[in-house]
Amino acid sequence: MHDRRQIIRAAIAAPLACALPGWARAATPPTDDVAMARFIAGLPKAEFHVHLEGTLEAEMKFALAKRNNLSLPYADVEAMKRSYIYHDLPSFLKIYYDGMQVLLTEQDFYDLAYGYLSKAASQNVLYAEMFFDPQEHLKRGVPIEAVIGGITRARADAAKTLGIQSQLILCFMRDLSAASAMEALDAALPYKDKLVGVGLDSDEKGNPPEKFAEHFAKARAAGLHVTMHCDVNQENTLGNIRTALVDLKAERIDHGGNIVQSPELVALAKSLGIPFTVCPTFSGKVMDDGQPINALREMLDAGLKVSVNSDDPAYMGSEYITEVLVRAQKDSALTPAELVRIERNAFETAWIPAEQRDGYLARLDAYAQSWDLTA
Ligand code: ES4
Ligand code: ZN
Repeated sequence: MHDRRQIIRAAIAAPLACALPGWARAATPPTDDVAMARFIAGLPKAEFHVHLEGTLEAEMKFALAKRNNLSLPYADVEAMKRSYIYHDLPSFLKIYYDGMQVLLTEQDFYDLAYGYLSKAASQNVLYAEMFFDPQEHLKRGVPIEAVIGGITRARADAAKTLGIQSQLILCFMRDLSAASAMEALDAALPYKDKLVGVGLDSDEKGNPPEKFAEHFAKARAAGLHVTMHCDVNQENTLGNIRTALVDLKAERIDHGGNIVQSPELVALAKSLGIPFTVCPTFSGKVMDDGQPINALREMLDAGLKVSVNSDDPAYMGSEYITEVLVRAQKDSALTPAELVRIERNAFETAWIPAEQRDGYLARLDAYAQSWDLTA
């Protein structure tokens, strides 16, 4: 007899449902785990909250270390993966920044980005906006042209070969100095046509959004979009969400789950039409009076525009967007209609031209209808 998890894994890996002829397609919405996994695998998706350096799988880390004549303090891939133990944002970030030290050349950044894009395309991600952390690379003496150049070349090849479209968001590392972030912005601005926006990541403690007001203003003046992390359960977490929305005029919030603790901020975000990129693997639980609450469920129920994203999959059990959605469906009791709504939110809030958006929404509608769901 087959193990149930094995059947679900097989359903995820099976040919995409939308590629099947009409007669072979499911005509009714998914009702069991296997059909649900197949439905999620075939769902046309967009992803906006994925750190490229967080997609650096242990296998690739070893390959790049070898190519760059670097030694790693682990005997093998398994030992490296066993070291990925963290309990909060700072302990996670330490592992994440250590890991990216092997990225040195244009080809390294190409391989990293192409690796993510091919994985995403295989999971029916049609469009991705990807974060990168240039300051950490500039610190090691890697020129910005190698970082942006390698990623841009991978984006073009992936679009041509795999059909996946993507754009790039430069993140300021909020725990480094404001001057360091400005240097990175100034270094990147000559390549602004390769970027769609700027973001803010790394350790939020003691590094509120207003530390970067000038940077965001400058980026906006250069025509870039603006998003920022408001990680869950941070010091002054609601104050930081308010500052991001009101003072820094963020167009999007990455995570931001604690907003459900403030009806006033929920109303503000809804009136501004702000999208939230939720990553259930990392920021799924908001602590409310010492009790965990399910951020995704509460945000959906509050009527916020949420998308679901994988964040740093290489450090989170190598679960990419399909696996993240399969888990989220169970943890948050998502209905098929809610899953479609999540992807509709994503395509509706992507930083893309109207024509491209309409094409994605038409594909999503057709997929929903093929499962007998009204889109
Ligand atoms: C991050 Cl989850 C998260 N939060 C803040 N900064 C980050 N960098 C990479 N992943
Ligand atoms: Zn993140």
